[in-house]
Amino acid sequence: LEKTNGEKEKHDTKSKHPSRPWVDEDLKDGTDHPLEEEGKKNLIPNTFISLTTVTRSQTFYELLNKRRSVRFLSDEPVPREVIDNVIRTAGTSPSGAHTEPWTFVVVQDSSLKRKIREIVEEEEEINYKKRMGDRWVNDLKRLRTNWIKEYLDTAPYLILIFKQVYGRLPNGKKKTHYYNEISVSIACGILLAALQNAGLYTVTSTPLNCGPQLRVLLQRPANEKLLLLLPVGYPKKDATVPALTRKPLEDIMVVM
Ligand code: IYR
Repeated sequence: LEKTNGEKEKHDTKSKHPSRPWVDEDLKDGTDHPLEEEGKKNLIPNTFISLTTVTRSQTFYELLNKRRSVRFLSDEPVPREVIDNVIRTAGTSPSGAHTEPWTFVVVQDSSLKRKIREIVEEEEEINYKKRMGDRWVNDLKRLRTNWIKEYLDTAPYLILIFKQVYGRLPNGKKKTHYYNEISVSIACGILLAALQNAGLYTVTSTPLNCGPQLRVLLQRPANEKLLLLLPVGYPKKDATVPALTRKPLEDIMVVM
């Protein structure tokens, strides 16, 4: 990397800078820096897609505005290829230092889905009755949710998204995954958009207190933490959704 005046940027990782506000205090791990020359070789020209910007933005908004969280999913099969494509799409997400700190576990096996349902329902019952508290349970009333999660059995696929809180370098040392939670959350947003584009439905479920049990069940390593569980499929014929509206643009955007 070069400074605009042509002077080479110094990469002195050892010296302590008095103030580096862009570095989180929790990012103490050493990382591998590519050599300067190697870094330059990695810069390739981008091929930007030409867009008919206004119409495409409008069409995309209209498509995503039809997205709803659906809790009643049918067992109608979904081609695996679609799942591969939506996860490929999620994998295009930006990530801190391009560390790609995500693992998407796709469960199609019925007995595994049943075990996941058992774990989630057991914990969710405690969540609703004890952990969440009256105010939280009350705030959810209009969504008509409870701890019974039928979709965990009926959906043809469950996608469990894990954030890798760190990675491994070839020498076995820990590799810092900068902003891993934000990176994986962005990837999840892209995944939701890809599912909507493919005509599939899901509900963003965050089963409280189930992470470690599900991680062990799915044989994922300890550096992976469950962030989101998405059942994926088509809605049941009689599926209903809560009557919700979205905030208008004036309420969510401030232009200065
Ligand atoms: N995880 C529980 C509770 C729940 C929490 C929120 I915040 C929601 O928007 C919906 C449900 C469940 O899945 O039922």
